[in-house]
Amino acid sequence: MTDVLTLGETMGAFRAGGPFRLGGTAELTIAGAESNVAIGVARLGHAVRWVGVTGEDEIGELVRRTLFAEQVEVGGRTAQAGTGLILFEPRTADITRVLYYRSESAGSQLSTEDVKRAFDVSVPKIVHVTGITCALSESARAAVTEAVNLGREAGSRVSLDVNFRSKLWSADEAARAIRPLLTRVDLLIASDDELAIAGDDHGIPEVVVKHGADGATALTSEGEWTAPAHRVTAVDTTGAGDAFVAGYLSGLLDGLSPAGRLHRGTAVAAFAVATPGDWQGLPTRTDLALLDLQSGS
Ligand code: CKP
Ligand code: MG
Repeated sequence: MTDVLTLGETMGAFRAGGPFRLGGTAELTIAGAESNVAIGVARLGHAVRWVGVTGEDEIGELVRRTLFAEQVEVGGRTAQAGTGLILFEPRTADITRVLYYRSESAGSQLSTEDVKRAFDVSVPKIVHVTGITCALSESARAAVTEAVNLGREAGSRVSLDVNFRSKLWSADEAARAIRPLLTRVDLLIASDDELAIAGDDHGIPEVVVKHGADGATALTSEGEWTAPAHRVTAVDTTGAGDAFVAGYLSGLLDGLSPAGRLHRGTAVAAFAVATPGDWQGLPTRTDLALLDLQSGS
């Protein structure tokens, strides 16, 4: 049984205390938008499968081992190319400079076959994809299309986060790749500045717009809801979007109302921004209850 299937590239991540040009120490961990979502959903007790390609190297082992430890089922395969790397250079709580070393990486070799194998294992309730994977390579983009199509045929709910990355492609390229998928998407997630990439009039049943520190809005056929962000001291906002998605998808799986889904999304995001790192601070159910106690809801 799989609640959420997601696919993408997860990299080795170095996080420095300041500018990399000064040298010094950096912490080694992993990062990737889709695996952030996978970890978040798994910590809330759902069954998650992540599909990706890693290199036959130590960083690839780190990726697979970390996801395994987080109780994410790891699909995909290894390939004879290096596992991608990402360098995080924190400048302020809100600004983290990102440097990628991911071109021609193992992760960019993701293919339709990897996705087909995942569906052979089990049909997920939700398929979650992001624009980042579409930007990696032709074969990775085809893999995303395959996931959307197979999910649609199998009756899974298909979720797409625009996740625009200007270091990977232009807004025009992103729009050309993402818009054709949107007629088969049940849930579109975008930040305010990504809405133009998605365009409109796709007839998507559920659209969620993230407003950063101002919370998020859900638009469904039943109406429109907005939830404020929880007030916490932000130390690192990278991964906040993915954390929100993890909470929102968890709410969907639990049959929560749109307002309840938004509430869970903003609560999970609050934990993410209060802790350094993309995924380390993601909450369990017990942690979530603490936040509700504190806010009195
Ligand atoms: O939109 P978010 O800040 O939640 O995403 C952060 C992730 O996948 C981060 O883990 C990084 O590896 C990336 O987005 C990326 O490829 O930029
Ligand atoms: Mg994002």
